[in-house]
Amino acid sequence: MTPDPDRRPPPISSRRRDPAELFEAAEAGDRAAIGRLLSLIERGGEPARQVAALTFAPSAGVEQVVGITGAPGAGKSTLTDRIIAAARAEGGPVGVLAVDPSSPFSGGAILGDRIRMQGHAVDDDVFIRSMATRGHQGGLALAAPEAIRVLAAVGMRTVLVETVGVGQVEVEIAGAADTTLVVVTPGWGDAIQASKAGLLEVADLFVVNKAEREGAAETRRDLDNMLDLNPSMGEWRPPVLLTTAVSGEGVDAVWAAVRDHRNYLAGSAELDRRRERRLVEEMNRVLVHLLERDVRTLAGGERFEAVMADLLARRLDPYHAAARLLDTDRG
Ligand SMILES: Nc1nc2c(ncn2[C@@H]2O[C@H](COP(=O)(O)OP(=O)(O)OP(=O)(O)O)[C@@H](O)[C@H]2O)c(=O)[nH]1
Ligand SMILES: [Mg+2]
Repeated sequence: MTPDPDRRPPPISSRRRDPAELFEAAEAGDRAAIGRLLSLIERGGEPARQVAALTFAPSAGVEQVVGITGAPGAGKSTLTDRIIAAARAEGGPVGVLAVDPSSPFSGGAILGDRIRMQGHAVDDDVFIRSMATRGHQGGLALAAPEAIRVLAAVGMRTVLVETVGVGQVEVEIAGAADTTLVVVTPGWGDAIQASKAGLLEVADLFVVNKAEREGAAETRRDLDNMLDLNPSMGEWRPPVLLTTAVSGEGVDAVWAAVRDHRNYLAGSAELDRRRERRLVEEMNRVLVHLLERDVRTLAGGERFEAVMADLLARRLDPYHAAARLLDTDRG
């Protein structure tokens, strides 16, 4: 991503907004331009659509998108900071997206994350960005994959996506990565919670962080047992690894496992299959979003009122009423 300094273009004025211009500058390594592109995605609307179209073409550069999820405070950002270092040691630019569906803040700064990842603040080949919902109509579940593609298209070799929390949206976002890492902390409750939240299904790798604390070995054993009982397990058996992210202990093994998983995916053609599947899933989410929007526009309209009258008079049951509104009721 960092071009020859002599060829590096002058930074684009952050006020210039034409997506094509911004993309050109971003591809040449202009960090402000990358930030602007992500802001456009975050805000949604027509400019976001333009950015999405510009950055959609398959980017040869990106090797691996790694999702990092887990309960609040489990140490995801601290671990991400360590993983950035491991990825950078291997070479190639690293893009990091910290996604917080519950946060109204945006513009690139969830303060805690910034502080915990500031070890890389002077590295031009590390681009860290926090993301909140802002205007994007479909919310972060729709904006996040677009943001990931922006980072891939401008030359990131590794893209890390940290999601805060373990709700449905977070699991969806983390599960959209090539490799999903689930971070838990010592304690029986966390392992159970992880399984309840559907994390057992999306995890390619479990990390028991804060492993210097009591109960780490037991938590690892609990997870291993749950994984052994999981009938839907494919060829890849998610490893359960212990880390102490604050000291960096165990992080090299995590990074090695992340790369192992990547090699497994590439070797089995599973990487392409996953990327194809998540594109289709993404399109389905957009479709549902567009339908919801249409349904909202229907509400209050003449036809809507007529169907509503039939519904309330019990001439139409809710199923047929909805079908009539969608025009699929031919009866
Ligand atoms: N004892 C101990 N503390 C840790 C470890 N890793 C992280 N922490 C601490 O745990 C707290 C939360 O760490 P973060 O990295 O912000 O956790 P997070 O999962 O990103 O938190 P959210 O993004 O708010 O969900 C911080 O005070 C860290 O210093 C560890 O291995 N051991
Ligand atoms: Mg965090």
